[in-house]
Amino acid sequence: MRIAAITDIHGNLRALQAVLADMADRSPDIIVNLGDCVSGPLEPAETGDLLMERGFLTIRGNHDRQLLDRPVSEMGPIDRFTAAHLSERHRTWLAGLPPTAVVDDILLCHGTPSDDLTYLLETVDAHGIRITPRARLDAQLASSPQSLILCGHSHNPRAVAASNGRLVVNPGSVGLQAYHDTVPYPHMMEVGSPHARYAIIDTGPRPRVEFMAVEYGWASASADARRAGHADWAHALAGGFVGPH
Ligand SMILES: [Mn+2]
Repeated sequence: MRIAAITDIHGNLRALQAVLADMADRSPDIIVNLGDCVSGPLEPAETGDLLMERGFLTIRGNHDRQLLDRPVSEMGPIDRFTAAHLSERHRTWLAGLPPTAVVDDILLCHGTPSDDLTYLLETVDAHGIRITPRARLDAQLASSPQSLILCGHSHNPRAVAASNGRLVVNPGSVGLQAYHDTVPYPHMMEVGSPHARYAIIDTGPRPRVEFMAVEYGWASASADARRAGHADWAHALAGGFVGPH
């Protein structure tokens, strides 16, 4: 089976359209979406409309959940912007997304299989970010016997081996290539280029993973974010770094 995996679109319609056009030539058997669909200062509603129309197998990310499970007054500025632009049809769609899904021998999750707020392949401590040590990864996958695990949330494209021949793949983010976060410790995630990311995975006895980096109109997306008052997003969209580069 040939799977196209997308995740962390974050309401970046231009990046999503470019990724879908790029993968059309590669004729995947299935397209899966690992969550954080609409939250961002660009085109949340239009992104939701396109995803609802295409009907990909989609799981819920933490931002998809947080748009529904808290009052607007308790949201961060990005989710607040997003909530103001969504319609009831988007909320109904988001509310129906499962936290995880299994297709054949493949597990889909946003963060870890049990927690959409914890990175699966990266571990953040007081010293910084490192690849999750094998013992910790295996512990997080103790209830996940699938041979292929697809995750998102960290926006970093990566393929990491777990025990028992299992492979964990994060396709990287479609729509946001850098951000700063404070939990569990202050850290920066930076991909280092503005390209929209996704992955194609051929399953089988010898799985093959292709990581894609696709050009799209990131200059206009960045300009829109700046006009909306989100300089952090403007930098991230234009360069793939947290600050100006
Ligand atoms: Mn997330």
